[in-house]
Formats: sequence, C-alpha cells, structure tokens
Amino acid sequence: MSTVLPVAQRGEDILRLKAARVADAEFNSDWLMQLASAMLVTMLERSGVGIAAPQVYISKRVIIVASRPNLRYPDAPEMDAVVMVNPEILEFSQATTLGEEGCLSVPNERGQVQRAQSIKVLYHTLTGEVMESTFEGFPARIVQHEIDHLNGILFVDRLSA
Ligand code: K1U
Ligand code: ZN
Repeated sequence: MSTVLPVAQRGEDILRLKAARVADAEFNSDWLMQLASAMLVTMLERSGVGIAAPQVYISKRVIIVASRPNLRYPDAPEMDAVVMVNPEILEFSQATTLGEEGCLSVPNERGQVQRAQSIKVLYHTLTGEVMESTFEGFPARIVQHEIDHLNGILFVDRLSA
C-alpha cells in the first residue's frame, strides 16, 4: 500500500532543478516501483491528470500521464495511467494550440499555455523497456507539462504577458 506524498509548492527549490536520469541499475528495482506507485496514489488523491517525481521531492526523470475528460477538455481521451522513465520528446508538431493548464504545485492558478498539438516521445517503462508513442491534444499537453517539471520549468513561466 503506497502512502500519499506531500507535493512541493511553487517557491521550493526542488521544482527548479534539472532532474537526474534514472540509471540502468534502477530499472525493475523495488525503489523505482515504489516511487511510481506513491506518485500514482498522490496524483489520484489530488485529482490530477499527471505528476512528475520532483513534485514529490524526488529529483529523478519519472512522470505519470493519465488523461481523462474534464470540464476544460470534455473530449479528452480516458487513458490508463502511463509511467514514463527518462522521457524525451523526439518530434514536436509545427501546429501549436493554446489551452488551459493547472498544476498541483501552483494551487488556485490556471493559465493559457501554447504547446505543440502533437509530439512523439521516447521513454522507458519501469522495467527498462524502450517505448515510442505519439500523443495528441490534451495528453500531449500533459506530457509537455510534466517534462517541463523535469527541467525545472512551471507552466506559469510560459504564460504570455
Ligand atoms: O503536473 C501537475 O501539476 C498535474 C497537472 C497536469 C496538467 C493539467 C492540465 C494541463 C496540463 C497538465 C494537473 O493535473 S492540474 C489539475 C487538473 O486535473 C486539471 C487542470 C486543468 C485542466 C484539466 C485538469
Ligand atoms: Zn505541474
């Protein structure tokens, strides 16, 4: 049983670091499995659609993406949660889209952020398998938001004046 973890809030240094890659020796480890499980429980408890390890005070390149329809994106697909380790965006579409974002680390603030409409992502599973997937629309937005967290960027940094 995983515990709900505290979520780092805007202003805390951990959110501004570039997170470290997960090492080969960490794949399939109890530690990595427990981290992913605790991140999932924390995301669900906060009703989030994504979460990144730095938000739970672990500066490692692990994210979870779990799109579902919501008030802002009623047509968003319902996804099983996907855990991505060491994700890298290989391709950004030229087409961009403006859409509303929120953040578990920036409570009570929402903003319009311009993001690529679709992206191709390479990532590892928890066991180290290499995957390549294309995401469109709201799921692509969540992936970009979460990878920003791994690079110390918050959505508020991307708001146009
Ligand atoms: O990383 C996070 O802080 C989680 C964040 C993910 C996210 C939401 C919206 C756009 C991009 C990334 C959240 O889950 S915020 C809460 C939320 O469920 C939500 C907010 C705005 C629109 C839809 C959902
Ligand atoms: Zn966030």
